[in-house]
Amino acid sequence: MSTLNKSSAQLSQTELEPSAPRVVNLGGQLSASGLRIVIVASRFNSFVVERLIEGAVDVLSRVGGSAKEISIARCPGAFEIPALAKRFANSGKYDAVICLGAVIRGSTPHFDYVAGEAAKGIAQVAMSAPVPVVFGVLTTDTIEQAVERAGTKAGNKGADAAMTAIEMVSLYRQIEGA
Ligand code: INI
Repeated sequence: MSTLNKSSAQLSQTELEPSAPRVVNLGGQLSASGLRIVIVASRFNSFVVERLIEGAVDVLSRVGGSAKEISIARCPGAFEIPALAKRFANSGKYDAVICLGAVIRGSTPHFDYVAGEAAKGIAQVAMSAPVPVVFGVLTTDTIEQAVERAGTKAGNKGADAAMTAIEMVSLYRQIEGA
């Protein structure tokens, strides 16, 4: 009997939904167990950046056990982060790179250059790197806004960046079939 002559009760699931896609959900797991993580952090505005580092290390130490190894590399300012992150990402020694910094607007256009280059540079590194490279650089108009995002009113962007790194490692591994 052709499909056209069958009542809907006689039709099989495949005939009812001939083009139903198979849905495969790829979701990142939140476990840092065994991961080798490097944090690339700038020293400029260190009173804020050190809080971001603390937030990231706290998450890495608590989520799913402990990370195998957490390295912290400090560079002068956010402008230097992308070049350093690129070398770590391509070294084969780390499963993820977390970039942390704080660019706070002053009275000159300097902020725009530093913030722009840091964001663009990290994005470029992330696109070509074999491991996740995460953007955890604050770009704020005021010191208060930066402090709020470094473990006070508005959470801790370092902790958020660490969660992102863990999830992205898991997603990359699923894609690579590891
Ligand atoms: N670097 C920062 O990380 N944050 C800033 O707010 C900042 N401002 O405002 O000047 C800053 N400047 C330094 C810059 O990142 C470089 O280290 C410097 O220009 C040398 O290349």
